[in-house]
Amino acid sequence: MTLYKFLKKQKQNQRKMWAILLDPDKVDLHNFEELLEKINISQPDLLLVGGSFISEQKFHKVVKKLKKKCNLPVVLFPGSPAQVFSKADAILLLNLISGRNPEYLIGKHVEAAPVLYQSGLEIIPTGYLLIENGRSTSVEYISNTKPIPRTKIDIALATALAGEMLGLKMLYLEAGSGAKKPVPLKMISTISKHCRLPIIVGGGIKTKQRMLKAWAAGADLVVVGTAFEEGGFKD
Ligand code: 1GP
Repeated sequence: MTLYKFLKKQKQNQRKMWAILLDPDKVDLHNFEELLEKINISQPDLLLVGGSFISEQKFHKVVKKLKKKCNLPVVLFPGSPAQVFSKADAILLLNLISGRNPEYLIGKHVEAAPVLYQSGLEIIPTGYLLIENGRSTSVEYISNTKPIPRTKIDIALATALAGEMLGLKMLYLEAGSGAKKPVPLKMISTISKHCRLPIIVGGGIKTKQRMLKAWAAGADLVVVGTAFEEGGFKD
């Protein structure tokens, strides 16, 4: 079964999921066993690897090691075409539909297409909506786009609907890594009420309580990065 079929099935059965986001820059290759143990204890449904700003060249090594030593699906969450790597299971082909920068709407995708075509990766076209969180984030700075204001639920909904109508397969509501405030629950519930696509929510989810609330609001998959890096949920 493809990963996308699995995600759809889980959604149909109302089985909520979560993913750990690993920033390869922060992975200590010398203490990899420790990381694997932490992942095993946490029991996520899948692993995301990538980020909007990766400076070191550890990316490939981290993906290879995860594939070798861990049974979870490894999904690329690319910040640039350089983060396409055939050894992973799948890739979220992000379309930054909350922004108005053509590079992140089509430019980078054209650059990446020849490599993606050859890669054998399962490609999941994903509408990526950056939501204002109270502080500026790497993705905002790097992509040179403005996030959707957190009070503008109608704009977020219209953007999500446009993404669905354009044929994207998933929606990712992103407050940004280390966000001060996560995506508002009202925004998640409104989008989930009107869109049929699986909904990913991430950025600033630091407690189990917040993950449960995001799920209850309609998120299908919650992404946790910083809290995992910092030793786990705060509750
Ligand atoms: C970022 O949504 C992810 O793309 C995770 O954010 O690091 O704040 O958990 P955090």
